[in-house]
Amino acid sequence: MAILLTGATAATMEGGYGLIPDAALVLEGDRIEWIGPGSDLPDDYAGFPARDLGGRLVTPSLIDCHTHIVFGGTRATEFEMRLNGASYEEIARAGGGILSTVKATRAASEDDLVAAALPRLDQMLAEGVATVEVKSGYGLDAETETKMLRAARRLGQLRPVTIVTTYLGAHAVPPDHKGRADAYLDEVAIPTLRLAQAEGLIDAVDAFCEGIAFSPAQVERLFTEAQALGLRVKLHAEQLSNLGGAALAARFSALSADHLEYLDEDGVIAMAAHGTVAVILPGAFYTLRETQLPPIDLLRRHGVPMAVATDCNPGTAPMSSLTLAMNMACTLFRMTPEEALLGATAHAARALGLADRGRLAAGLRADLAIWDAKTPAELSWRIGPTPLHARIFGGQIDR
Ligand code: DI6
Ligand code: FE
Repeated sequence: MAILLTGATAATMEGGYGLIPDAALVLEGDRIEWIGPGSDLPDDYAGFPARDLGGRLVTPSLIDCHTHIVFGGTRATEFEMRLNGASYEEIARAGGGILSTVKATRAASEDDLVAAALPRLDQMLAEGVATVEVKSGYGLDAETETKMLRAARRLGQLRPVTIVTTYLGAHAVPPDHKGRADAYLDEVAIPTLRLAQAEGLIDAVDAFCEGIAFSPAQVERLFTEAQALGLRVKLHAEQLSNLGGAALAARFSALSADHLEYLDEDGVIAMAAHGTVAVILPGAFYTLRETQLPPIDLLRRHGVPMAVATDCNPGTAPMSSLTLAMNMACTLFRMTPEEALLGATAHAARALGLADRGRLAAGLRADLAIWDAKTPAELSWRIGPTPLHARIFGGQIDR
């Protein structure tokens, strides 16, 4: 099955937007066979079944590289508590927050979790997303953590999307181990990591490095185990305070360090040295009404690639719109629309360790988004429905 697309405004995302006006693309099987100016199209492809895009913008499919879309229940009550004066940390210390979602997730069946996640996933797909990272972390016991990961894997069978799973067993300390984070790691989080890896349920390992969660020393123990199992790591770091988590993650050659509002220049330098991607999550910043801005300028200056993701979760980012996250990255953090789109394509792919997507180039996966838009800045500019015209997943047109 080959498809020829002509009359495209292609944003290849090679070194910036990498725009090719009046581009042609040849898709064969699940790969991009050829891309370039239409006037350079080799004769061999000229007879392929063609579709004229009339100047529409074509980008790589978007990639949401940091989500928690599998969870039970909601957190609207806590949202209301915060508006009545309680802080996120106070709620967490009182057993709410992440732990209230843990209760609801433990009570849900695998089918319930899949059913609850599908509408969130479907919104993402409707906005041109084709690769979604999904974390566990609302189970905090072996049974529920693996249930979440199985639910995540099933999402990838139910929809035209690549699901990348991340084990986040060190997300919070559960009530049964209150005040005993090290014992929780030894008795639950690390054994569950081994179990989930043996079942083929995980692609990477994450943790929450924070005063209300796990210390750098504890994260280091978990990462050492992950490394021994041959798994890449990433870290929720410097979200609420600076514990040096990003530098620690970088020392383990982490794929990414995420959030980073309280990151300092030493952390930025460590990330640059190890090729660790900075995942910028403006939805959590917005929801928590955080005032400390992530050091975008330092990240730029040191050449750290920045990804942008939704962080879709019931507590700090109840949103599943990646284009809204791009808009927020621009408006709240002064990232440029070009940086935001790189952040949802090429740099997001890097944050997941996926070399076969995120850009438009021969040999890469034919995951494409075709937009009713003329310029790439439109994708970050609009607040509201995303102008997706068509979506191609692995060479198949699916909407
Ligand atoms: N940081 C976050 O923003 C989410 N997890 C994390 O470690 C919040 C998760 C939640 O509140 O449910
Ligand atoms: Fe998160």
